[in-house]
Amino acid sequence: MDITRRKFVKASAIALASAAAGGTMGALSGCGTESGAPAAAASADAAGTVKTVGVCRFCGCGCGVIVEAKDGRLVSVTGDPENGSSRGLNCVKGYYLANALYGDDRLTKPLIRDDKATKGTDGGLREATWDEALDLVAARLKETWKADKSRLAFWGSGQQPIVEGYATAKFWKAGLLSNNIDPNARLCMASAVVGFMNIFQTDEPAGCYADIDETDVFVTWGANMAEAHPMLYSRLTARKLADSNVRHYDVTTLTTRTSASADKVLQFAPGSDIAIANAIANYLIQNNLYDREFVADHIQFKQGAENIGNAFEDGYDASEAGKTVDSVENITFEQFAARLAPYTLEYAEEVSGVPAADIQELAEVFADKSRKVLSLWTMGVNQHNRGTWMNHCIYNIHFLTGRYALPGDGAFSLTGQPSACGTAREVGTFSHRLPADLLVAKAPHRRYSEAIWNLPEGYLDAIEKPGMHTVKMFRELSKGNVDFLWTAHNNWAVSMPNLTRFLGRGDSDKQGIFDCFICVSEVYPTLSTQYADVVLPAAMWVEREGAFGNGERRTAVFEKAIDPPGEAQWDLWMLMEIAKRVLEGETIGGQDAFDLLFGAVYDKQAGQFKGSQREVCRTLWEEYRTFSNPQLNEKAAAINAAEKLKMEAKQLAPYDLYIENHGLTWPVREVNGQWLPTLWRFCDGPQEDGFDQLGVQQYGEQDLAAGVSFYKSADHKPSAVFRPYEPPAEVPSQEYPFWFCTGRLLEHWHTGSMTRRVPELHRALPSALLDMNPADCERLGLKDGDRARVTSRYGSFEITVSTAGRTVPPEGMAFAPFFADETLVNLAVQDVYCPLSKEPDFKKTCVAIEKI
Ligand SMILES: Nc1nc2c(c(=O)[nH]1)N[C@H]1C(S)=C(S)[C@@H](COP(=O)(O)OP(=O)(O)OC[C@H]3O[C@@H](n4cnc5c(=O)[nH]c(N)nc54)[C@H](O)[C@@H]3O)O[C@H]1N2
Ligand SMILES: Nc1nc2c(c(=O)[nH]1)N[C@H]1C(S)=C(S)[C@@H](COP(=O)(O)OP(=O)(O)OC[C@H]3O[C@@H](n4cnc5c(=O)[nH]c(N)nc54)[C@H](O)[C@@H]3O)O[C@H]1N2
Ligand code: SF4
Ligand SMILES: [Mo]
Repeated sequence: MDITRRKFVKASAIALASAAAGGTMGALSGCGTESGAPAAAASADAAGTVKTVGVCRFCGCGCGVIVEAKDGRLVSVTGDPENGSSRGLNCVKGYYLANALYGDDRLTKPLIRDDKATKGTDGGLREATWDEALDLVAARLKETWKADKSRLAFWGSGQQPIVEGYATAKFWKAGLLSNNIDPNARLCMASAVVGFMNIFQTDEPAGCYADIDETDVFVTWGANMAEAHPMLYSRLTARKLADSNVRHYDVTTLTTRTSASADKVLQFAPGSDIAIANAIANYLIQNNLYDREFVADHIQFKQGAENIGNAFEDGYDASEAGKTVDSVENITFEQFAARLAPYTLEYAEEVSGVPAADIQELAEVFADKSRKVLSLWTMGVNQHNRGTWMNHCIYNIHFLTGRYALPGDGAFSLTGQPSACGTAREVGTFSHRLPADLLVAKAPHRRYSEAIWNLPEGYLDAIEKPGMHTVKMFRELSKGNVDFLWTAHNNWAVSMPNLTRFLGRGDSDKQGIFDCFICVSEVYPTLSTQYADVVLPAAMWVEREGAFGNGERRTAVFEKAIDPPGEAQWDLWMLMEIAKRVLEGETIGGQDAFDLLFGAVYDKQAGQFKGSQREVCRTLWEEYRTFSNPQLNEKAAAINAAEKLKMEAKQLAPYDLYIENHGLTWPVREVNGQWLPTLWRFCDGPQEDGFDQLGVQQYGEQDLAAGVSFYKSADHKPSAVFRPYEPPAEVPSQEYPFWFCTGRLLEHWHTGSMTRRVPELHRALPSALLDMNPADCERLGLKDGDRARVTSRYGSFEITVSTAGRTVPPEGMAFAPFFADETLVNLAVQDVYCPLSKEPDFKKTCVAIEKI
C-alpha cells in the first residue's frame, strides 16, 4: 500500500499538468488542516500518523485518496496516485474532504420527536438512548409491516457503501418481502439504466476513463463536466492541450463552464435534443455514411410505444399508456431508416434552434472513421421527460457508425454519485431489482437469489410487486398513504422535485409527513431531519470501512481511519439492530429469520458484529460476490447454467484485492492465479491489457468484424430503437414564460449539507443565485443582487438574481443550483418523470420570474 517515491513523483507530474489544464488538484496538494492551511506532502511519513487508502465520498468520478490520521483525527487527504481512476487527481471537494467531517454540529446522539406538531421546525427533537430510539423505530416498522406492508418504505442512495446497500436490500426484499425500497439514483441514473437494460439486457458501462485519453473528439450531450465531474474534465482538457487536433462539441441548453473548452457549442431548445440526434442518424443513413458492416454484424432494430404522454399524476403508471410504455417491436433497418427520414437537418433546426450547418458538421464528425469520437452525458439527458429515449438516440448514432465499446470510441453515460453504480445499481436497491442486475419480476432470478440467500424455494414469490419507485413513494407520502419511512444517505426534503406537494405552504400539505413515522439516518441536521420522528446519528465516510463502485465499474474500498464522534454509529449497525428487533420471533423455513439472513456477520444476543469491520465487510462482500461468481454456490451454479443467466460475466474478486490494488474494474477474472480487471467491456483483446474476452472464448459467439461482442443481448445484438421527438411536459406560456433549469456547481455537493459546513467551500459559493440572461433582466427591470420570486405551476421560491454567474442561460431561460435549503428551488420544480425510467425532469420547469 505504500506509495513508492517513483510512482509518487510520476503521478504528481501528471497531476500538476492536468491541474494547470482543468483546475483540479493533484497528489501534492494537502487537504486543509484545521487552520485551513494545506498539509505538506512531506508529513506523510511523520511519526504518529496512520495512513489508509480511501476513495472520495463525493462524485461518481471515484477519485482515490490517501488518508492520514493522527490522534483520532484526520490530518490530511491527498490524491492517491495508485488509484487507476484518478491517478492522483482530486478536485476542490476532494481537497477539503477531511473538513467535511468536522462541521460544528455533527449529530452525536439519537434524537426523538415526541410532538409531531413540531415537525418542520428547528425544535422538538430531544436526545435519547440508542435503545430507546431503535426500539421505537423497530416497533413502528414492525407494526406497519404486520398491518399493511404496502405502507412502509425505505429511501436509499448512490452514496450508500456497497455492503451496506447489499444488506439493506437483503433485509427489505428477503426479510420484509417488500419492494418498497428505492434509491435517490432514481432521480439520477434511472434513465441511463433503463437504456442499458433495453439495449444490452445488462446494466454496464462499456468503456472506462482511459477513453478520455484516447479519443479525438468529445461530444458532451447535456453534461457540465467542469462543475460536476472535475477530475474527468481535467483529463478532457489535458487531452485537448496535448493534441491541437482534438475537438470538443458541447451540445447544451445553456452555456456552462464546460462550454469553455468547446470548439463549438450547439445550444438547443430544452428537450429538442432527440430531434438533433435523430437528424444526425438520418443524415448518416441518407448520405450512406454509416458503417454497413458493423450494423449488419451487430445491431438489431426496434421501435417502441409512441405518444406516451406525461406522468403528471399517479394515475399514469396504471393507465393504458403507462402500462405499455416499455413495449417494443422488431423492425428492419429499412423501416428504421424510414422512421428517421422526417428528421432532416432543417426540421431539427426548426425544433431546436441549432443551425442546420452545425448539426451537419457534428454528423460529419461521426461519419469520419479516421477519428475516434466519445459521447459523454449526464443529467441533461437522464432528467428528461424522455430521458430513456434520449439515451437510446445517442447509442443509435454510435451503433450506426460502429463506435461502441472501442478504446476512445464510444458512448459513455457518466455516473453522478460515488456508488450509484456500485450500490444502487449493482447490489439492487431499486424497487424492481435483486442483486447483480436480477429482477424481482423474473422467477429464475428469484430462484437464483433464494439459492444464495439459503431461502426456501419460492420464498421470494411473496414480495409484493411492483413496489414504489421514488416519485410514487413521495407522492403517496403526501397523500397520507405511507405510515413508515426510513431514509439514509440522502436529504429528500431538499432534493426531491415538487417539494410543495409535501412540504407545502401550510399544514394541510404537510399532513402526510405529520402522519407518517419518519426515521432519518444522518450525520448533520438537515431539512429532512426537521421532519423526522427519530434521527439516528451516523458514522461518516472513513469513520467506518466501506466500498464504492464508480462510473467506470471500479470497486474501491475506503478503510476506517478514525472513530465516529460521540455515540454516532455505523449505518450497518443500525440496520442490524433494527432488523434484529423487527424479525424477533420470525422464522424462515423453520430457521430464525435474523440469523438466517445476517447471522454470519452479527451476533444478535451480544448486540455486536462478529469480528472487525474489515471481517464484516469481507464476509458480506463474499456473499454478494457469489451472485456474480456462481461457482461458489452449487445450487446457484445449477440455476445459472439451466437458465443461461450468464452471471459469471460480471465476476468480482475477493475483498482484500480491492484494497491491495486501490480498486479494480469489473469484471475481475481469475486467470492463472491472477485476478485481472477489465477496462473495455464487450471488446475482444488481450485480457492482460484490460480487454474483455467474452464472446468468442466464453459464449461461443462468432468472431465478428469490429472485435466487439455483446454477450447478453438477444442474438448478441444490441438494439437500435427508433424514438421520436415529443415535446417537453410543459413549454413556456404567457403565464410561465421562462424555462427553469437546475443543477450543480463545483464547490457544493447536492443539498449542501456537507460542503456548506466546509468554510473554504462555503466562502467560495455562499448562496444560490438565479443565473439569468442580461436581456431578460433588462426587460424585467432586474439588476444583479435584486431579489426575485420564481413561480411555477407547482410552487415558488425567492432568490437573488445574477447575470455574472457560472452559467449563461439564453434569453428565456434561468438556471439555479439546488444546494441551498434557504432557497429551496425544488418547491417549484416539476415532478413529471420519464414514463419508462420514472426519473423526474429537473431541467425544464416553466416559471414566471418577478422582481420582489
Ligand atoms: N460539484 C458537484 N459535482 C457533482 C454533484 C454535485 O452535487 N456537485 N453531483 C453529482 C451527481 S449525483 C450528478 S447526477 C452529476 C450531474 O452532472 P451534470 O448532469 O453534468 O450536471 P447538472 O448541473 O445536473 O446538469 C447540467 C446540464 O444539463 C443540461 N441540460 C439541461 N436541459 C437539457 C435537455 O433538455 N437535454 C439535454 N441533453 N441536456 C440538458 C445542460 O446542458 C447542462 O450541461 O454531478 C455529479 N457531480
Ligand atoms: N433541483 C434539482 N434537484 C435534484 C437534482 C437536480 O439536478 N436538480 N438532481 C437529483 C440527483 S441527480 C441526485 S443524485 C439527488 C441527490 O440528493 P440527495 O442524495 O437527497 O442529497 P445529498 O445532499 O447528497 O444527501 C446525502 C445526505 O447524506 C448525509 N450523509 C453523509 N454521509 C453519510 C453516512 O455515512 N451515513 C448517512 N446515513 N448519511 C450520510 C449527508 O449529510 C447528506 O445530507 O438530488 C436530486 N435533486
Ligand atoms: S468530488 Fe469527484 S472529482 Fe472531486 S475529488 Fe471527489 S471524486 Fe474526485
Ligand atoms: Mo445524481
